[in-house]
This record gives sequence, structure tokens and C-alpha cells, in this order.
Amino acid sequence: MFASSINDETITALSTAPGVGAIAIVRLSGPQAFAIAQKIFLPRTALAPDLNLPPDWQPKSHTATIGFIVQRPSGNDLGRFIDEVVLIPYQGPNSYTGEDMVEINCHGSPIVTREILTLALSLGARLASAGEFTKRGFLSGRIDLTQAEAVLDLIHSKTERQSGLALSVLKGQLGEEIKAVRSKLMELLTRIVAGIDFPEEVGDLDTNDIEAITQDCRGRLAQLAKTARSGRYLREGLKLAIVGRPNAGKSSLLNRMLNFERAIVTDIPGTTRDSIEEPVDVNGIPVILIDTAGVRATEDAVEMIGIERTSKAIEEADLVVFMVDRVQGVGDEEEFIAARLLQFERPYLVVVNKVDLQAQNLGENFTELWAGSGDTAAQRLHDSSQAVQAVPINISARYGDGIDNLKAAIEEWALAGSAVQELGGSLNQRQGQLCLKALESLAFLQEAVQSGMPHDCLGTDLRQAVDALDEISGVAVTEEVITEVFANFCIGK
Ligand SMILES: Nc1nc2c(ncn2[C@@H]2O[C@H](COP(=O)(O)OP(=O)(O)OP(=O)(O)O)[C@@H](O)[C@H]2O)c(=O)[nH]1
Ligand SMILES: [Mg+2]
Repeated sequence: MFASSINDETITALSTAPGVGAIAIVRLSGPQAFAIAQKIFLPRTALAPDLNLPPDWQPKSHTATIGFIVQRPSGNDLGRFIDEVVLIPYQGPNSYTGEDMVEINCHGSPIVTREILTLALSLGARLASAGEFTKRGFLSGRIDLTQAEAVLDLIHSKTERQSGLALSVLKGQLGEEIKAVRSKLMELLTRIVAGIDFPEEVGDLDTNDIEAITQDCRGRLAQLAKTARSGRYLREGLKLAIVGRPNAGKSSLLNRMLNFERAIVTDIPGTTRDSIEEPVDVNGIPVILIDTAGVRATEDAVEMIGIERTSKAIEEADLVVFMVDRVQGVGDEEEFIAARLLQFERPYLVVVNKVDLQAQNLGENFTELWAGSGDTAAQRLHDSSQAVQAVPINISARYGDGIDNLKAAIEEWALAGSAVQELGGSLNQRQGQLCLKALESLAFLQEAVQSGMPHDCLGTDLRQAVDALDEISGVAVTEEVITEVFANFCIGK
């Protein structure tokens, strides 16, 4: 498709992280990769028994050979030795890029890698741009666009769960599901078109058949679309703000979840003055935890600014942990927080802290009791659908009770209802939007069928749905989209 414009060039880059290391890998890919390797590589066997003749070395695909990188001035001169390396040629199409490729495993010195790169460049290669090796793999048809994007996710994953999901997308499972839905729609389109072109022979398709297939595809795409939300949290992480009255134990919870004493904890109300943000892995989900200043009526100028920041943290959070102090119970402070949660329409979890202490009886029904107090923000919040779960989670931030329940609730909310595991990954934002586009077209299609429109009107909606799916997997995608996808890669991948 676009391959012809770039594939006549041979590219090279350092594929391992820059800097000093035991080993580094320099890659070459393209039509001249083997020819360049032949010019710069001298197998060790060639050195025995006399150190004279550069041999006529033939690259053997998928076979590692030990030898030297040499800069040969001319003729039979052995040239200048640059490094001892292990070289592996991969003959296309059985390579990462689908082209002839060479991997040079050299010593991890920036001087050595620079010299090898310079040598390859002097022999006609050019430096690869970011993600160009993977891009070539995509353009050669070896992987689809969802797999190429998974390579990027895998490189940047921060938790085991993220890397596991990226790997299953890379294995192609998610792409297979999209392909399966696409082929069902394509079959329907072909049958409809055949019915239009050859009305005598084929005739109109049964409306029930069209509806059944559309319904099935809509269901499967809806499942895929659902993974986009959790995919965003798994990929980019989610912001979780801990809010509550002073002394409720917010900073204690932050420290407990981080497993170190990050925030200052004292029994003086108003200890935390400014929001503190820390990243933490919650059951494989990268979470940015935000500890906030306790909310109360105050004259203190610094504390007032802190409380304003708490409001801001609520506004910007994906999920809010609304912490209630079991000893102090609920009052104006909680009413203030309820009002902010309503204002910013944030989902929240109620956490009752200090269960190790015997005090106010804030049991399972506490939200009912608290909310049942007339026209209050608490009541309105209770009546809204913002609560992630009806029952509060009892914890002890100081001693660790209930923390696992809290983590499980956060995980459940982040992955809500999406079959990420079963589908072998999650759609990213680009793919998710296209999936919604396909769903929209299918909704139009179903409406048209139900309102008895003639079948020749259905083709356009079906086509649009198929086009959107093709754009997800990269079968039909603009150069612009490709450039954007690969721009996020690093050089050498
Ligand atoms: N017994 C008991 N005490 C706790 C618990 N969690 C916190 N505390 C104590 O409550 C006091 C306040 O804790 P912090 O974590 O500083 O409370 P905070 O909500 O961050 O308070 P501000 O920063 O003032 O808003 C400290 O003395 C903690 O040791 C708990 O689960 N059980
Ligand atoms: Mg605090």
C-alpha cells in the first residue's frame, strides 16, 4: 500500500536503551541489510589459521555467528576492528519487519554503537525514524495496527497486568474478534448487494436474518467498546482522590496504600495543607493517589487554599474515596463534600475509617441514616447514581484492616463489566472511537430494517460499519493515522 515508497531504503538504529550496558543491539532492515552486514562483518572462523583473507561470508537466516565488526579500507586489508559481536540475519518475510533484517549484538558502549551505526550509514543505510521497524512490520502485513499499537503499550506498561494485556493484543486475539465481526458484516453486505443486482436469482434476504446478524454483531462490538474505558485506566492510570474531614485518616490511608510514610500523620486536625499525589499499583491498575487537605470551616488562610485544592482534586478525580471518621461521625464537613461530589458528578466510594475503635455506630446502614435527613446534599447524593457501591467499606488505615476490600472495589470499578480478559485485551482511545462509530452505523441499519426500508438502503450503513472496523485493524487507514500511531514510538523499535 505505502510500502513501495519506503522499502527501497535500508534503515538502522540502536534498538536497546542508550547509555552504557553489558550488551547493545544495532538493527538493520531493508534490501541492503545483508549486503551491508557482509561488508562490515568478519566471522571469527575466518581469522584462523592465518589472519589474512577477508572471507566470502554468506549470511544464514536465523543463525547467530560470532565475529567482528571491521571497517575495511579496501581489498584484502583486514581493516580496523571495532568490536567483537554476535550477528543474526533474518531473511524476509520471516523477520520483525517482514524485510531482510540484521541484528548486531555488540558490547554496550556508546562509542562502539556509534561507530557501528556510522559504518552502516556510510554504506548507504539511513537512521530509522521512531517506530519505523514496527511500522515496516505493519506495512508488510506481518502484524495489524492493533498489534503495532500493542507493541507500544507493552514497552510503556507500568504494571504486570498492563504488560499481560498488551501481550495478548500482540498475539492477535483482539484483532481476530474484530476480523470475525467484520467478516459477518461483509457476508451480509454481499448477500444484500447480490439481492439487489440479481433480484430474480437471489431475491431479498429475510429481514429476520438481517436483524439477527446485526444484533449479534452489535452485541460483540458493544463488548469490545466497553473495554475502551477500562483500557484507558489500565494504560494511562486513574486519578483517585481521598477526601474527608480533618483527622479522618486520609494521609494514613495514602501511606498504607504506598507502604511507606509519604505523608505526615498527626492527631492534629488540619495536618495536610496541600494535595499530595503519588503513583501506586492497585491490583495491576496504575493509580495516582491524591491525599487532600481535610475539609472544615476555617479562618486559616493557608488551610482555606488547601480546601479549595480539595475541591479541585474532587473535580479532576476519576474516582473519589469519601472517607468518614467512625469516631467523629458525619456532619457539616461531609455535607460540604457531598455537595462537591454532586457539583462535579464524580463517582465515589464511601470508606468508614478507624474500625479498630469502638465509637459511633456507623454500620452498613449508615448511608441510609445519614442521607435520610431531609433536603440535604447527602440525601441528593444518595439518590444519585454516583455511588460505586451501596455499602460503605470499613477499614482501619492505621492497622490495615479492609484495605484489600477497598483495592478490590477500585479494581472492580475500573474494569466494570468489561470482558478485557476474555477478549484478549482492550481497545485504545483511537480504536474505541471507531468501534462506537461502527456501532452507530449498525444502530441506523437496524432502525432502517425495522421501519421496513428497502434493502438497497442498507448498504451504506453496512459499508460504514465495515470501514470503521477496517480502520481499527489498519486494513484501510490513512497515512496520517499511521504517522500519528508510530510517532509515539521510540527510535529503534
Ligand atoms: N485508631 C486509628 N487511628 C487512626 C486510623 N487512621 C488514622 N488514625 C489516626 O488519626 C489521626 C489523623 O490521621 P491522618 O492520617 O493524619 O488524618 P488526615 O485525614 O490526613 O487528617 P488531615 O490531614 O488533618 O486532614 C492520626 O493520629 C492517625 O494515627 C485508624 O484506622 N485507626
Ligand atoms: Mg492528612
